[in-house]
Amino acid sequence: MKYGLSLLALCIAATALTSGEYSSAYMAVGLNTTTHNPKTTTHNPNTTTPSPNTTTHSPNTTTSRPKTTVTTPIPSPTPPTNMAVGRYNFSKDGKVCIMVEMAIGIRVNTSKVNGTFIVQQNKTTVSGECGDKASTIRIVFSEGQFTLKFRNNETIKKVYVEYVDYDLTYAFKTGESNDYSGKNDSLELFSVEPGHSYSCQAETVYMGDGVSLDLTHNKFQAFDFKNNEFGPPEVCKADQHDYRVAIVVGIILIILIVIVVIAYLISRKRRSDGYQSL
Ligand SMILES: *[C@@H]1O[C@H](CO)[C@@H](O)[C@H](O)[C@H]1NC(C)=O
Ligand SMILES: *[C@@H]1O[C@H](CO)[C@@H](O)[C@H](O)[C@H]1NC(C)=O
Ligand SMILES: *[C@@H]1O[C@H](CO)[C@@H](O)[C@H](O)[C@H]1NC(C)=O
Ligand SMILES: *[C@@H]1O[C@H](CO)[C@@H](O)[C@H](O)[C@H]1NC(C)=O
Ligand SMILES: *[C@@H]1O[C@H](CO)[C@@H](O)[C@H](O)[C@H]1NC(C)=O
Ligand SMILES: *[C@@H]1O[C@H](CO)[C@@H](O)[C@H](O)[C@H]1NC(C)=O
Ligand SMILES: *[C@@H]1O[C@H](CO)[C@@H](O)[C@H](O)[C@H]1NC(C)=O
Ligand SMILES: *[C@@H]1O[C@H](CO)[C@@H](O)[C@H](O)[C@H]1NC(C)=O
Ligand SMILES: *[C@@H]1O[C@H](CO)[C@@H](O)[C@H](O)[C@H]1NC(C)=O
Ligand SMILES: CC(=O)N[C@H]1CO[C@H](CO)[C@@H](O)[C@@H]1O
Repeated sequence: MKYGLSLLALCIAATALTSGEYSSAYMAVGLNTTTHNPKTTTHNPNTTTPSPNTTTHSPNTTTSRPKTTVTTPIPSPTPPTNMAVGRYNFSKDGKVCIMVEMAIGIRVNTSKVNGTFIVQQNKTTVSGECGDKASTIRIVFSEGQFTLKFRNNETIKKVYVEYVDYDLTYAFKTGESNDYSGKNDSLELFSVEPGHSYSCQAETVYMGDGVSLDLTHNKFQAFDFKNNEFGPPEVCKADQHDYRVAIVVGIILIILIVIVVIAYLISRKRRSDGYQSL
């Protein structure tokens, strides 16, 4: 019974320490945001593609031409690339109205395909619209496009993304090109005060049909730019969370250590009292 209290305290301390380790590991992941390298598992080009061997017979002319075999290019995945942050902005009359920094991955996870298409900035063109209440940026690449529409909601004094859509035509496996498209509207994503920028390490927007948009290393803003630069950043909840977890874990650990020390001192005192009484 004498040791009961100290044993209990030690047990609590041990579990606290292990959970501390766990959460610090979690924090390390959260802070570093090792963007899961979307290695698009390119299966061996083994899929027996219906080879288009339609040998066009040349008309029977006197000059017997060699048989020309018409081959259409087989769609195949591009070599895997890493998530790279792109910078996209849209301006009107020299005034920028949307500025976006992010790595964009279109992740497809269906029974037929698992893979991520990564948008490479240097293969894109940007278009859009600048307005007072709504502005749109459209990032176009040869395989498709990605659109974000920002709303300047004066009622609630917030700027947010209210609409997202994408189109993609891509062969995640050789010879199996597919069309994907989707939109998600009536959203209130990435909400900030007007004039502020939004910043987040990683966001995922589900687009339906097993397709998600992985938006990482985000920083963006629409409306109310000063000198065509980002305003004060508002960090997303997911990134703030880590701080709070660290503080709470720290406080709990300190309390537990104090309890353990007190318990130890009490048990020592009791023990020495016991010896004296003998
Ligand atoms: C494709 O792979 C399957 C299983 O790995 C194998 O059975 C088949 O023979 C392969 N086909 C070709 C054309 O290599
Ligand atoms: C296409 O070519 C394959 C082998 O190259 C042959 O086995 C098949 O009969 C051909 N199909 C037609 C329609 O010519
Ligand atoms: C073209 O030549 C092939 C054999 O080379 C023959 O079978 C066919 O009847 C010819 N067609 C015409 C329109 O002459
Ligand atoms: C974005 O805007 C900044 C500042 O206006 C400009 O320096 C930069 O070249 C622009 N980038 C693109 C990709 O338009
Ligand atoms: C695919 O989606 C399932 C749930 O539908 C999930 O468990 C799995 O982890 C996803 N796979 C990838 C590669 O994202
Ligand atoms: C993709 O992942 C999901 C869940 O992880 C799995 O059910 C599905 O079979 C996978 N598809 C392919 C083509 O690997
Ligand atoms: C595009 O950027 C990637 C890296 O982000 C680079 O490897 C590639 O060479 C660039 N391509 C062109 C055409 O600039
Ligand atoms: C502004 O936000 C309010 C509350 O979320 C919403 O009811 C209203 O429709 C929004 N206005 C616009 C123009 O989206
Ligand atoms: C739109 O996005 C929200 C939030 O990410 C998600 O809960 C919802 O399922 C999405 N809608 C569709 C149609 O994918
Ligand atoms: C442990 C780990 O993955 N560390 C990485 C954290 O992120 C930086 C750059 O973002 C990398 O250089 C480290 O390797």
